[in-house]
Amino acid sequence: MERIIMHVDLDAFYASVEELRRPEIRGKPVVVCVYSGRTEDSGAVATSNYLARELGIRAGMPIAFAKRAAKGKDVVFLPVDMEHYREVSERVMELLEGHADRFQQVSIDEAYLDVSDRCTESYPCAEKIAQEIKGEIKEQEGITCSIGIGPNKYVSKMAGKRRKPDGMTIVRPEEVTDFLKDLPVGKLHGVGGKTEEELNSLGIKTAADIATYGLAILENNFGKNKAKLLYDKALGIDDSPVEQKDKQQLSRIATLKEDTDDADRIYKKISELCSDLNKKLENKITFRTISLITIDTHLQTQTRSETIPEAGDACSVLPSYRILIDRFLSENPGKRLRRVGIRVSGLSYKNGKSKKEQKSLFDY
Ligand code: TTP
Ligand code: CA
Repeated sequence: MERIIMHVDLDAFYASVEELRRPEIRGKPVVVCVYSGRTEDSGAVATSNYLARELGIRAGMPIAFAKRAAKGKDVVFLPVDMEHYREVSERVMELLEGHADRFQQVSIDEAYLDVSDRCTESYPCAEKIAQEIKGEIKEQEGITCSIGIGPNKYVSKMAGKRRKPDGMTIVRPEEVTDFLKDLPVGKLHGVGGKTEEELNSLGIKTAADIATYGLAILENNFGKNKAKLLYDKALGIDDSPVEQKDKQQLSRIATLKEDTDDADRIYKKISELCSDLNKKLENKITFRTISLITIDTHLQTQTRSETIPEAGDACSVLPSYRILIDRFLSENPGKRLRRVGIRVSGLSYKNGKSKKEQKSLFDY
């Protein structure tokens, strides 16, 4: 059976999330930075929204360069808030997983979904799922994503890159070679700058050139393994499976009824979150570290963690959460919280079975 694979990638992820929670910056160029703290402007750009990209500001650029490009313009610079992005990411990934037969998260904002079983060779079916996913992410999180659909992971990734932001590109098996042929070799996912130079020096500029050159001649220049890799990339061949992996951590976050610095109210919310998390743990997953996540009224996130003896019941560690809450409040007098969350990590899956295997055993 031919597979159908989907690649989902959130658009300008950190910047989109910041725009969403700070209405006052919408419509402006936004640059999200990792400040190293050495001097005021030392560090690098983590990402920029599409308006800032029009000014030439991109991920990886030193902040000082970005500031120069932004000079005289109303550009917003913000520090990264990883805890918050992780929270959004986890919710999106959960949503995506529900639409897949097999699911593989590959970064904070990217995942592959194998929909072969539920769509049995029907691209219209996959397209419908992709539209649903776009709608659900927009409705639930207020952000957009770009989706590529194809017969394997590599082609779906390449397809997703074709239209961004908020794009969708479908490449059916019979369209793969045409889709790839005119692309410069440097644009093929996984071909680095050095390989691009080597290929160019041989007169190989596009995917079609690689295919024409042929495997035998490529082997002379690149060795057997790399030649095959390049050849497959030019023709869109990729047999690698969508690999379901166990999660490393689980969390739950919620908004408090009103902003507060009252330990009892915070504790009450935390105990609700523990009960909710237990539904996910199902007595099948144990953890060794707990974390309290706090988001204050200025949207500043803090995390406090504690290593504990192995536990499987999120509510059994409530006394430890109480200590973390009291510690947070005494160290941050006057700070009121808007949202609170819990995270468990250092996870072990009972019987050493992966989550997917457990699911299928349970189904039997
Ligand atoms: P990307 O998916 O590469 O970029 P993006 O989501 O910001 O933009 P695009 O619309 O092109 O997909 O990366 C996801 C997040 O990872 C990004 O929002 C910030 C972070 N990141 C870094 O911190 N440093 C980097 O160098 C890159 C490339 C990304
Ligand atoms: Ca992205």
